[in-house]
Amino acid sequence: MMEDIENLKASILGEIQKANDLKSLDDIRVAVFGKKGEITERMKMLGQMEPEKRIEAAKELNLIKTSIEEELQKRKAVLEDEALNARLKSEKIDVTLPCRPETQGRIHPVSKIEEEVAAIFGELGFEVATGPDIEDQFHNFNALNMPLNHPARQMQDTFYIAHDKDAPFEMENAYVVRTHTSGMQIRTMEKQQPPIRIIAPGRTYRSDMDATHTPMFHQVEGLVIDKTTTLAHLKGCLYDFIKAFFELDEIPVRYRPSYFPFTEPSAEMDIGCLKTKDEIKVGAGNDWLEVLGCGMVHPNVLRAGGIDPDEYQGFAFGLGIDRLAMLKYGIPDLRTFFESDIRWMKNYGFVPLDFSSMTGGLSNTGGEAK
Ligand code: 2NL
Repeated sequence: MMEDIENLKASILGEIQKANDLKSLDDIRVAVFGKKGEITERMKMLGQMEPEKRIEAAKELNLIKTSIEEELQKRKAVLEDEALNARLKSEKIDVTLPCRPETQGRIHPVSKIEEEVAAIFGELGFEVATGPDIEDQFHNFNALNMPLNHPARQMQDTFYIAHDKDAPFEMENAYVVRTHTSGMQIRTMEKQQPPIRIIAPGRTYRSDMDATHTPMFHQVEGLVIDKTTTLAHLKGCLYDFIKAFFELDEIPVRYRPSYFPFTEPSAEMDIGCLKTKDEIKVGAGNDWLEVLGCGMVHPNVLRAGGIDPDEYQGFAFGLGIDRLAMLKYGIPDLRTFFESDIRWMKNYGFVPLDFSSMTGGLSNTGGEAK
């Protein structure tokens, strides 16, 4: 019996050493300790032995059992290590490779333009100010030199929202969905003394709907205030912006006098272009295209924002993002912007990993980006 069991132990340990993978190691475990396993069978036989012999045999069998278990454990650890190393070798990832923009989603052209505008003005020292779509009338109108009976207040086709949904509607206390992002500029003036250099991008709303107007649209407004900010700064800043935006070294520019309640003087900026039957080419040609409105901030607006107009002055501007997106990326119909059509997004959208920056490229940073 003793002899026999020593031989068994030697042969099992030999088998364990020869096992090359976890599966064959487990087969050995089952052949030894399973229901009909070699050690299990011998354990069962103990019951038929005479008591004196049984004690000895049981002791011996348990020692062998323990050493086989230890050996199985050790071999398992070695094989697991080998398996892991083999996987690590075959699944090696080169983390220095660039990401592959293979994602399903796309960035909407409006978001892309917002990103581009922020990248350009960011380089010029502007900060981005964002805030609520729902405004009170002070920030949307009064502070912008548009008192209650100002004609522009009727002109803007404003959506009004009840101040208290359970009380009768009161025009004076109603909120509005902002008709422009100017409210954010007022909020910035209220909490920060000059120098101020901000842009305020975001959604804006007016009750209007046709081929060139949607009730929700997007704007970026800009505001610069300091002690000696002049119209010359406005012109230089906006010229630098428009060249960067259209990624051209030169663009013909002209300013036409205009009117906005919140600026004096006010102007509209046109850029030179060539209009053909089905295309507008920016940067050259005999036609003009209006791209933005601008002017020197009205003293009443500075005062409403808590800034002394005898000490400070500045310029502001506003531009429509949706129209710029149509122009820059050749998208013909504004209404298609907000239909959430996945095919439209595949065609006009941008790869999420292509960030806009002045150094890395504004609208074309990677091989596959549009
Ligand atoms: C346009 C014209 C403009 C502004 C927006 C502004 C804001 C403050 C003070 C003064 Cl807080 N002005 N904004 C100024 C001039 C023009 O937008 O046609 N936008 C699409």
